[in-house]
Parts: sequence; C-alpha cells; structure tokens
Amino acid sequence: MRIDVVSIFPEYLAPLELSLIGKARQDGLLDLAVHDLRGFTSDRHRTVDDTPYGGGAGMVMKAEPWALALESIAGEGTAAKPVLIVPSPAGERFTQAIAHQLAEEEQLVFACGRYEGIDERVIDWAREHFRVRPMSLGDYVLNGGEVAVLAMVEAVGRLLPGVVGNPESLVEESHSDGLLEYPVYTKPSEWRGREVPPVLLSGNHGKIAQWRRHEQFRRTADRRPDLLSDFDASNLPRADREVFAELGYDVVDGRLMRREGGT
Ligand code: JDN
Repeated sequence: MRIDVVSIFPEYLAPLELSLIGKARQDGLLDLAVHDLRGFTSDRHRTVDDTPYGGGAGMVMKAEPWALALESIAGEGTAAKPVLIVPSPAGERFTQAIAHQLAEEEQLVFACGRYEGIDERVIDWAREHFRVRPMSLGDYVLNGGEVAVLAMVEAVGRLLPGVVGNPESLVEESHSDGLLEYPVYTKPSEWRGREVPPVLLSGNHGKIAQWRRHEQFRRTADRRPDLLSDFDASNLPRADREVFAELGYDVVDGRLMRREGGT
C-alpha cells in the first residue's frame, strides 16, 4: 500500500517510523511519504492561512497550496482515484469496519488541516481527483489532523498482509466481532492477593472459550451498551441468553432488547 500524508508539521508524523508501522515500511509492505504543505507555497512567508470570509475567530487554510500538494500526489500515483481522508471533527466516524475497507485500497492520501480547517472549496474540487472521505476519530476536538492520521494509519497499517506477525491476534480483539474484548491475565496466578479466574487454569478449553465470551457480553453491556443494538442474537445458545438475561437483556426477533425498568 502507498500512503501520502500532507501536513504543515511533517515532524508530527515521525512516530510512523517506529514499531509495527516503521517495520512495515522497512519491510517494503508500506510505502509512506510525508509532505510539507509549505513546500507548495510560493510567497516569501510560505503562507498557508488567511482570515475567514464572514468573520469569526481563527484562521482558515488557503486553497491553492492544498490544490498544488494534492495534484502532485494524484499525479504521482497509479491508483485510478485514490481515497483522500480529511480528518475533521465534522467527519464521518472512523471505525474498525472503515479501517478494513481502507486496508483494501492501493493508495491512501491524508490531508491534515490546522486552525479552523481547510477552505471548503478544496474538499469539493478534490472530488475530481480523489474519493474524498472527511473522517472523525470521535466526538472531541484536536488541534489538527495529525494525531488522527497517526491513529488511522496505525489502525489500517496493522491490517495489511504481513504487518502483524500472528494474524490470529487480529481475530480475537475488541470490535472484531462487534463486542469488546475479554479480560486477559498472565503469571503469577496470584498477585497482591488477587487470583486469576480459576477457569483459565482449568485446562478446559470449551469452558474457557465460553467464560471469555460471557465476559465480552458483560463488559460490552457495562461499557458500550450502544454496541449491543447491532449484535446478532439469533440462534444464541441458552447459556449466552441466560447471561444476557442477568444483564437485563431479552432476545426479541434475533435482537437484544433492554428489559423495561429491569436490573
Ligand atoms: O479530528 B479533529 O479533532 C481535527 C481537528 C482539527 C482539524 C482536523 C481534525 N483541523 C483543525 C482542527
């Protein structure tokens, strides 16, 4: 996969040289380039921002440096119409499902805005060269797109073939099946008076798998009940239904339904 990132703070992307993603680049699995937006200015001060039409606080990123940067990248590539991801608090929510979609692409381009954002005409114009996707990590505000790009590149990069040593570890993790992950433990079996759940020491792999799945249900109901509305509860084993009943959920038409006034 080819990834291009455009930013006025290219050094902010330095962590992409480390760890799993850095290794993927060294191994030739990921071809990643970071571009300085100021390299696409032509005035003495390398200006990338200006005051907003209509007034208001802050500055807006000027259109022309963005167009020149994105044109140079669109022209380089081989992909028909690469995906352009624009981090923005006003974007679509980035999810594991989107990470999987993006991992199938030949080329991704990330445009890191700063200040109050990029002149909206760039976003419209860019649709001529890219499949544009404004994206938000979550409902909070960062100072610019760089940190969001670090997160998205890591989430996508680890899904590329060969990047994660043991692909099994991608299967049993939070969000891979719409549930949060079960808790994990390692040695010693007793630590500061706290025991590892005995079932994990039992050697009974069927019971362990069932206990872990039920812990996933409990955790998800406690921390992320919103995820349970998409959970496929048709054909749930009786033991699973009983755990959900304890958690205050009944199965209706293959869906989990929160019981009224229940506990
Ligand atoms: O995803 B963010 O919170 C985000 C914030 C800003 C941005 C891009 C993304 N550009 C300016 C602020």
